[in-house]
Amino acid sequence: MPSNDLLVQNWKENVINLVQFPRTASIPSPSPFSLKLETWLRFTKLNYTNVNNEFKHYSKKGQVPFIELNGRQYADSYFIINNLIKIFNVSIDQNLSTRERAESRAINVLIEESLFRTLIYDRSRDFSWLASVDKGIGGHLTGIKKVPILQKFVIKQFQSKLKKANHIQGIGRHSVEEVEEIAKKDLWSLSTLLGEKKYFFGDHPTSVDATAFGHLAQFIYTPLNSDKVKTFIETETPNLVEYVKRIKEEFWPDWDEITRTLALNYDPNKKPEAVTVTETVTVTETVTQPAAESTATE
Ligand SMILES: N[C@@H](CCC(=O)N[C@@H](CS)C(=O)NCC(=O)O)C(=O)O
Repeated sequence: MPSNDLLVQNWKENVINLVQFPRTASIPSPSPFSLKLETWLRFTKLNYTNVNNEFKHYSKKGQVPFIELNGRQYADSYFIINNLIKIFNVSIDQNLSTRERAESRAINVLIEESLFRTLIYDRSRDFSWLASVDKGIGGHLTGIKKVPILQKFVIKQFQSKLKKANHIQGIGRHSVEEVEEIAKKDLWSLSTLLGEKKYFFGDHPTSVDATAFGHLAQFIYTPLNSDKVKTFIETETPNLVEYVKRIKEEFWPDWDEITRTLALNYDPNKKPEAVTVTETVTVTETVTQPAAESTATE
């Protein structure tokens, strides 16, 4: 249903407006689901442009990423992808057999319902890198006092809300060691399922590779409190590290420029656009409801 309630009022036909958090200095998005969706759009070469949510614009479901397309909002990466496949007749998963589709679903759930939780658990322990200039969104902020204020109050509040969400979901009741054990088992499973293959289902990326990249890149390129998990990935699952590097090189050739300039829509021929993180306080109000973090269901 077309809506007047759109963030982008002057939309162009068939251009996907992808609304997501501002860039960080270590990864194009600290949200695994936004990185998944943007990677998927790059796999499929659909025409999209990024829109800054400024930590205050969320979907009708209360989350990012969401898209606006031809006057309509679509929320949740799972439903967005399914809708885009239908709307643009995207063939990315077309060659998967029935069994592969079932495996793809199982891998997706392993990542989004288990591995993702271990990441959120880790970030609930200490997420201060998000405010920093060298790794996080600090470079967007103006004024020397903004980064310490963000770190001291907003991030702390953010962590405590994540803790609450983790407690309700259940993972928050486990010890650090127990959650590390879960993360390692998930990573080992993914590594075993990937094996020597280029992508999970052969030589071409399918949708599940976007999910895997969006999440695994967080473990590889952003700071983790758990050194044990970082070391495990590097030493025990080197095929996952190579896989992520390969996707990064092929589909994110602008990664270094994006993380250096923090440009949402990086264009080598243009000066980076100004990106603002204005209402820092809204970070606590909007990013942190203890609602289910992942709501996709079949
Ligand atoms: N199932 C959703 C999950 C999206 C999600 O968890 N987004 C997080 C950022 S990574 C968010 O917006 N959290 C804010 C909130 O839930 O209040 C999807 O696939 O898009």
